[in-house]
Amino acid sequence: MMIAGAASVTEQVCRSCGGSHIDTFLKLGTTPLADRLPSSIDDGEEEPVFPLSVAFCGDCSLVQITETVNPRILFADAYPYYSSFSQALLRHSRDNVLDLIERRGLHSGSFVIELASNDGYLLKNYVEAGIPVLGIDPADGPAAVASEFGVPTHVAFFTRELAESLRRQGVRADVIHANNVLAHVADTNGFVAGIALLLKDDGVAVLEAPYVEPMIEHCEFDTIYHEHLCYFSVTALDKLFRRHGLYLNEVKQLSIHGGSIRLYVELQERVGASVRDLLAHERGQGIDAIDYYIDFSATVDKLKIDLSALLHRLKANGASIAAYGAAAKGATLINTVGIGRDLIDFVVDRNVHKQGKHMPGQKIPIRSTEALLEAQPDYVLVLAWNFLDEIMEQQAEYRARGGKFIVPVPTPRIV
Ligand code: DWN
Ligand code: ZN
Repeated sequence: MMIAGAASVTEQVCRSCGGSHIDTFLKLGTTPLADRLPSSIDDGEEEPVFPLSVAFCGDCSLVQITETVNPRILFADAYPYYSSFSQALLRHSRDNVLDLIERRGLHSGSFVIELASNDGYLLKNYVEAGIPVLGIDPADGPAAVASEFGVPTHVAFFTRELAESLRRQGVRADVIHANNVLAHVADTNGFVAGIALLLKDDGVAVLEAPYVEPMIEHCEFDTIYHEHLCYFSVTALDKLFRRHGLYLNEVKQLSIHGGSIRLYVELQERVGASVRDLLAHERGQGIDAIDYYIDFSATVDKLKIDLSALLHRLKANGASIAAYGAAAKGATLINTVGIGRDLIDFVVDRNVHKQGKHMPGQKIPIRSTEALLEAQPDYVLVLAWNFLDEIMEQQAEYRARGGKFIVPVPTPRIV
């Protein structure tokens, strides 16, 4: 666990169960922080780099990285991730909210909390429906945007202590959302204990997280970076929640972010077939044992070699190449494969907070998406491949003019 003030610590035991049977199965070397975007190519400031290795816990099955970077460094003032730049994500979140309002009969007397509420992309749907909400998020840039949407936001990291303090003030929720945040938290147990404290007796916590199975099966190794401390299976989650008197009662598989799971967690135990089936599936696949993960490193190495060879071949044939999406996962991809300014001229991104900055490590400039039609590169490497459909649709004109996309995972291909 984090030592206050240290830039990072190397974990010796499992972040969930505290067990010491931790086997490292993938080493990605040292990489810069995926969401720390340098302002210029040569600002004289050395970028901090940290080891990036992934391990399996033989005691509780949790897949996790072994280095914990201080959250104050990871999610510093200029944290550039704003959820609202993807239409697909906005639709996905709205559908989730409308479904919960109906299923749980939520109304103006209900109360909804979101942990890591970012720019209010999800809670604004409750506000529209007249249901009171509270967002909690440590990044003040996105939180300021949330306030513009009418989403009251408490700017702080969510911890057990914050939950205790809110509970003392009488705060309890009918629904607690926590999307793509559990994996980001250094004190995994404190975060889950905090959820248990803030749920009403009949409340539900609805969490989303990338699912470890598609990450392994589709070689989505680029989703590994220092912000993502854990890569969850249902097996590992079930144990984590039970430790805090919570029950994973329902689970849904989702396509978002390359394959995610949505978890419905309650204080009462009523485990449904969806959970029993996935637990059985994971046992059948061996997801709860180290052997399942052993070949991953070789698969990742092959992808890295194939992608590098493809880009070098295209470049040698005189092609120009840009990239789409200054995504955090893009930082892992370009830094572990070694894709620099010799191969990629620029990266485009709709997020205005990223434009004008540079990709971590390789310092490739980030421009607005209009740059694609202005420069009309021959190829565009899709770093945000999880939004491929949305991007292809939006870039119909670039493609009509002969532009082609390179999709890096599960195996590099041109579309
Ligand atoms: O867990 C996390 C996930 C959920 O989001 C965070 N730690 C950080 C972030 O990871 P990411 O940066 O890899 O996420 P995205 O959402 O896959 O990044 C997509 C990037 O592409 C964003 O910078 C937005 C951009 N984008 C765009 O320019 N045009 C996205 C779409 C859909 C588009 O049409
Ligand atoms: Zn463990």
